[in-house]
Amino acid sequence: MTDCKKCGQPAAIYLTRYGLGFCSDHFLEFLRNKVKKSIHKYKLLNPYDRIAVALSGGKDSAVLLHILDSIYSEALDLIGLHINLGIEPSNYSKISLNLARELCSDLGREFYCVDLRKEYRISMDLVEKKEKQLKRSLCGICGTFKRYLLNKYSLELDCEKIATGHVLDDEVSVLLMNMINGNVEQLVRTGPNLIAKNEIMITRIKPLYEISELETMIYAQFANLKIQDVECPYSKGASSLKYKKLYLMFENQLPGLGITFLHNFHKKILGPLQEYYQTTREKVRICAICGGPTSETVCAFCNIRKILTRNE
Ligand code: Q46
Ligand code: ZN
Ligand code: ZN
Repeated sequence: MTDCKKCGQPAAIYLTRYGLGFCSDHFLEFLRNKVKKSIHKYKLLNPYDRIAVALSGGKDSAVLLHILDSIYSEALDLIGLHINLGIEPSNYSKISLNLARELCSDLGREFYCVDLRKEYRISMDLVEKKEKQLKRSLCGICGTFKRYLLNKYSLELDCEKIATGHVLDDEVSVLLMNMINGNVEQLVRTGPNLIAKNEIMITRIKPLYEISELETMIYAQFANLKIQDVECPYSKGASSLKYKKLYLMFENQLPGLGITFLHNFHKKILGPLQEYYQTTREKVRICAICGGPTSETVCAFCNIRKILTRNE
């Protein structure tokens, strides 16, 4: 039996990639230190920042808030920001909302929820009903909703930045997807620190950028975090999940491939790509309907909403 590297007690987990065993407490400490290193390396936070943490009710965002709260108990003003997507099957949205709210209350942090149905008379259930008219995947539309609302409400809540729970597996699989499909515009918008270019956009940070999904799963278990265990009823067939499976196949064959790919992309490819792309890049415009950021006359959120509320 392996012992914990730190205290010599029997290890609760053995991390093959590092050749290290940890008891549960020292695994939590190990992961917090890893996140802290990424935060310093990518200059993600400043003391006393007011940070909105995008909380879905799932494990990655719960782990993110828990870790930030543990590392920076007094030094950060953290707010849980949840989007109620209006997904009734399996009680998905109701359970997610309760879990996100409960976590904030346990940690004594402010909580804010944006309800798509109440605020905008739309929901993911409605998107599912009108999927054919929208001509886009459910998860694609859901992503547009989340990006739009997180940007808008974190600014309204006077936050300096929004932190999201994207982990290494998400980043690598999205990079793979965009490279395979030649989506250069999306490729230049990746990275752990997406700095806002104007006052209608907020800086987006990803403190779990170098943490794997397996590590957040273990952290959630050892820290006894209550998390959503029901799968989203609209996730079936999502292409992001297929690319994640593809990445995990590579990772199983070549352990460490994901982090190497991410580091090399960030260090050697992203800079020149951004430099080249910025010369042809369109300026951010203001949506004629809502005043939010867009590259067209009307933003994607307002366009989708128009279709969903037609003939109401
Ligand atoms: S909530 Fe939305 Fe996810 Fe459900 S519809 Fe897809 S994107 S799977 S993280
Ligand atoms: Zn220990
Ligand atoms: Zn708009």
